[in-house]
Amino acid sequence: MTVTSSIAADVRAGLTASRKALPCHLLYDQEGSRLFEAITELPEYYLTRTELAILEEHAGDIAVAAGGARTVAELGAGTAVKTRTILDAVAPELYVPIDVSASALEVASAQLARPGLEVRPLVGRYQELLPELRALPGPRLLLFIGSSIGNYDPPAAVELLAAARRCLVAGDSLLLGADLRKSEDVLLPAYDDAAGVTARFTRNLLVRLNRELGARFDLDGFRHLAIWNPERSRMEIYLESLRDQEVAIPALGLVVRFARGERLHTENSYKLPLAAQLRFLRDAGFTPAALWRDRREHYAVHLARV
Ligand code: AVI
Repeated sequence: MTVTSSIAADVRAGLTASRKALPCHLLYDQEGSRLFEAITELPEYYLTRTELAILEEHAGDIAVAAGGARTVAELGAGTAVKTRTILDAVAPELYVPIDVSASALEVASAQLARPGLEVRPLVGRYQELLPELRALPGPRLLLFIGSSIGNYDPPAAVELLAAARRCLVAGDSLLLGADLRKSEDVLLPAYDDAAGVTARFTRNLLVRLNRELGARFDLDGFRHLAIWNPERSRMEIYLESLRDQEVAIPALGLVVRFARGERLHTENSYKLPLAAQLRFLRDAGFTPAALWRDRREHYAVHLARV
């Protein structure tokens, strides 16, 4: 199956549903990945710098808790600075970044390679590649940082953690970084920054559909909308149609109608309280063993054992 045809299936399903929604992985084409990197440096986006500060402060404790891991594997291609902090402290012989994006893996591998450390990237979907962990030298430390877990709905998040757990054995551990529930005053600007970078990131999805499917979205016809949903403890991101409009998508043979004010759901970002995060780990079969947070308790890094 080509990349375009897999996008086509997702887009057709998402835009013909009664509540229009697209899977958030579609946000990450080359430009989307670049814009996300820019988001991580925004003053309002506290997640990345808060997690990095926790990792830097506690890298030694993390290494001890990880029990002399010989392999560090990572879901997502690690950004050099965060992953290097862990690799320096743990000093494994093997680093295995896992990502769907071959180009992200190339960058991560080039940035993190050093004498004495073999870097062995795995390109593909997490669920398909996790079983390969079993063949890697143990003990293993699996990194799932950056609060990417927050972009999964709770059942899918627990299922992904459980799938990881099934591929690990006694002595292995998981390092999970996850954003915590907090005041709307902090959350809303983090997902709707003053410089408009997050809005560009969301709207880039339409640019991608125009380019890859010949869709005719008018970018000025939609606005980025970030809402806090307290019942579900998540930020919800939408593109909201600013008028009644019809959008042709020739590659799908579709014309999609949007009413004024109608929303296209592009992303959720869960901000769960600590107790819920711990429950997820336990439900997935892990034993939470250590926890580090920043002073403001905005963000949690968990070390969980098998
Ligand atoms: C990748 N992920 C953890 C980001 C988040 O915070 O949920 C994606 C993001 N979307 C808008 N800003 C950041």
